[in-house]
Amino acid sequence: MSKLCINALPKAHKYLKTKYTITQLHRSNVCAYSTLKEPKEPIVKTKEIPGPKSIELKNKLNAVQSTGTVQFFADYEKSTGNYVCDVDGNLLLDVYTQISSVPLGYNHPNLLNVFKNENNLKTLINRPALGVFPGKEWPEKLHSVLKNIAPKGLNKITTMMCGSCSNENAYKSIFIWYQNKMRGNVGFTENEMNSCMINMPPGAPKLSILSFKGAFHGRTLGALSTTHSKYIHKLDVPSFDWPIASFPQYKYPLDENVAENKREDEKCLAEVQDLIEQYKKKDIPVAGVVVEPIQSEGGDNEASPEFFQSLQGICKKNGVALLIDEVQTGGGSTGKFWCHEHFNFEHPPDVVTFSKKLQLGGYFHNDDFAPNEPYRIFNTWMGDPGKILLLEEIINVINAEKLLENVNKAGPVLKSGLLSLEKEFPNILNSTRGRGTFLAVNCANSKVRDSIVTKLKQKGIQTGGCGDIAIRFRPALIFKEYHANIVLDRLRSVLQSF
Ligand code: PSZ
Repeated sequence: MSKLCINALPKAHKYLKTKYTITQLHRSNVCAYSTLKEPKEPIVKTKEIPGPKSIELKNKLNAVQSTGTVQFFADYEKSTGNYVCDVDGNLLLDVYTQISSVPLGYNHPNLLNVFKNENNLKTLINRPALGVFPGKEWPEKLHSVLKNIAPKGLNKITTMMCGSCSNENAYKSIFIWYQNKMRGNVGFTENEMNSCMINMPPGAPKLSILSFKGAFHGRTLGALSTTHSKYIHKLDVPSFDWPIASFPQYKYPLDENVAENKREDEKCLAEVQDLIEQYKKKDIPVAGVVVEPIQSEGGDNEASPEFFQSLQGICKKNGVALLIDEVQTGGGSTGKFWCHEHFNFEHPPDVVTFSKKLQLGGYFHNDDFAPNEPYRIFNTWMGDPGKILLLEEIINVINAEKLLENVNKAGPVLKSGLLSLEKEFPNILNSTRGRGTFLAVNCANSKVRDSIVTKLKQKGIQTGGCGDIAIRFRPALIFKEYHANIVLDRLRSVLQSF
C-alpha cells in the first residue's frame, strides 16, 4: 500500500473526534461500534467470501426466502465509514455501497444521533398515511429538506417509497398531464370514466413512454416496460408496446473519438424522433421520454451534454415530457448533487426521480405534473417521514464536510489510476469513464470481469459489475483519495494475477 494511504488515514475521522466523545456515545446508548475507526486497510480473515458464518446464515434464510442473490451477511454494528463488516469478521472497503445507496458510509455518528431526539423517534414510530394524515412537521421538512435540494426550476415534490414506484408514479403523472393537454382542461366524460374501469380507451388511453436500450428504471410492471438491461429482469412478464431507442455507445478515450461519438449521438437522436413519429402513426403516441443521466445497471453508458440537450429539444418540439431518472446518479457522487446539472439544459427537465442515497423515493416536477384531482397519485405511505429526518442530517453533513468537493478530489484520483491501469493492462481493461466517483471500467469479457470482482473481494474490496463487461465504482461520499489508492493498489495486484 502506498505511503499516501497510511498518512492520510486519521483525517477521515475528524467528525468522530471533534463532535462526539466516547463517553457521550455510551451514555446515550448509541452502539459503541460507532466509535470504531476505519481499519488502515481491508481485513480479510476467511479463505473465501462468503465465509462459514455467512454460509450458515444463508442456509437458514434459504429455508424461508430465496438467497440466490446474497453475497454475504453483513454485521452492520461493526461496519464503519467506508468499510462493511461481514459476519465472519472480514472488513471490506465498500465501493459498491448497497448498489449506490449509502451516502455517508456506515454508522455515521450524526445519523446514529438522529433518533436520540424523542420527537424524531416519535416521527419514526408513528408512521402516517402521509397523503391523508401528515404530521405537523411535514410541510416544513419538505420545504427545508427536499425543496432545498430540488433541481433548478422544479417546485413540486411527490414523495414515494423506492425507485421503481417513483418512476411508476412519475409515468402516471406524465400520462395524466398529456391527457389533460389533449382534453383541454374540461371534465372527464361518462365514457372515459366507464371505459377506464375495464382497461379500455378512451378512459385508459393508448399512450407510451419512450425509453432506451440498456436502460434500468425499475421492476414494477410499468417501469419494467422501460427496463432493458438484462433479460432475467423481464422474462415471462407481459410488457407494454412502448418505443425503445438506441442509447449512445461511445468509443474511448472520448477525446480521440470525437467525430465518431458525435455521429453516434446523431444516430440515436434521429431514432428517437423517428420512433415518436412511428408511435403516433400506430396510435400509441409518446407522452414522455425516460432516461438515466448515466445508464447504470446497463453498463455505465454515458452520453454527452449535447446529446441530452438535443434530446430535450426533441421532447419540446414534439410536446413530450422529459423524465430524468436520477435514482442511481442523484445525491452527489457524480460531483454535482444531480448528475443532469452537468448537462447545461436550456430548460429544467419536466420530472426528476430519486431514491437510493436520498433514503426515500419520489420525484420533483413543476405544477403541470401535479394532477388537479386528489387521489390520482396516491398510496398508503407516500414516502416516510423517518427517512426525511435521515436525509436532513445527510444534507447537513454533505454541506458541513464539503463532501461534493471531496468527491471531486477523490474521483479524479480513482479515475486517473484506472486510466493508468488500462495502459498497464491493455488486454484486460479499457474504456474508463464516469464523473466524480461514479466511475466504471470495461474488462476484456464477462468472464474476466466476474473473476476480477471476485478476486477483488478476496483482497478486501467490494465492487460490483454492471452491464456485460463493466466493473462499477460507487463509493460513499466520504471516500477519500487514500481509499482510492487502496482500491487501485488491490486492483493492480489482481490484474497482475491474470
Ligand atoms: O436488480 C435490481 O432490481 C436493481 S440493481 C440496481 C437497481 C435495481 N437500481 C435501481 C434503479 C436505478 O438504478 C434506476 C436508475 N432507476 C430506478 C431504479 C429502481 O429503484 P428500486 O430498486 O429502488 O426500485
